[in-house]
Amino acid sequence: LNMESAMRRGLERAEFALHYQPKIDLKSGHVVGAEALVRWYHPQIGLIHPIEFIPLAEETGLILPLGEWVLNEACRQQVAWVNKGLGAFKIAVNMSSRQFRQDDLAERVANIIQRSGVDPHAVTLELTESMVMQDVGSTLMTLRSLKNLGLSISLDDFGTGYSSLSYLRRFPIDELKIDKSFINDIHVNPDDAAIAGAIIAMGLSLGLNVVAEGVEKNEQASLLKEMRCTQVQGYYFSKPVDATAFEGFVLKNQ
Ligand code: G
Ligand code: G
Ligand code: NA
Ligand code: MN
Repeated sequence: LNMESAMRRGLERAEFALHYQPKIDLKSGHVVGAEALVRWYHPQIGLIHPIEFIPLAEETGLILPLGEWVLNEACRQQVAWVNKGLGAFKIAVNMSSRQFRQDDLAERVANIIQRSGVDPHAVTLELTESMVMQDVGSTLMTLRSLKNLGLSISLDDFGTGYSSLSYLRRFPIDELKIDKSFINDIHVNPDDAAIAGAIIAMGLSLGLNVVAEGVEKNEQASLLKEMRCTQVQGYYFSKPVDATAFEGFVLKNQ
């Protein structure tokens, strides 16, 4: 089986779907965001997770049409939720390096935003820390053009790359997502707690929204609340689920 041609066919045959994982405000307990995570329902193989196809999609360039489909579908879903009276939360979409480095990225994103009719202020792009730290000059220009569209920018997997702290100040970003490797043992390992606490304090003092990902236990959530972390995301609250299940979660937590 050739995965590349299978993926190409999958795009044509609408075999991809988005799951959504809630981002929850620690103070109110309300759902304030939905991270879209792509899934592939292969007719023979069944559910395929992104770790199995995103790397190949990046290598082959298929991440470009796939990424456009993901952004479009996420925006469409956000509009549908707003129309149902459910949309008081932002939709977050992951972007890979190859997408981020397209010369005409802002134009492409602007087109998708416009066609879907989504409020750009309700859309967050999640970029990994290591991605934005390559070629910071070009990063700065791209981030500015995306911010001009009204989008929010989140630095994903924060703490695992090599951020120059001066760029954190210079980049027009809105959010830090503390990588789950720091959250796993936060309730038992004082070093991890110290690192998470320092990231939260730094993020807050820069006026950023700080999200902890990979929260699986109540103890982790309480500690993060004490540390004034703004949002949490993880299996303790909800796994990534399909749009219908996500709606149910939102209604239950209003
Ligand atoms: O749920 P999880 O298995 O969804 O996701 C695994 C990895 O795949 C994560 O690193 C996530 O950021 C990445 N990923 C999920 N959906 C997308 C997507 O739509 N685009 C990109 N570029 N990465 C994605
Ligand atoms: O790289 P990125 O942060 O975008 O990917 C998020 C990945 O983490 C997805 O695969 C998602 O399914 C997974 N994830 C989300 N919440 C949890 C959690 O609480 N525990 C673990 N182990 N993984 C999680
Ligand atoms: Na992400
Ligand atoms: Mn992450």
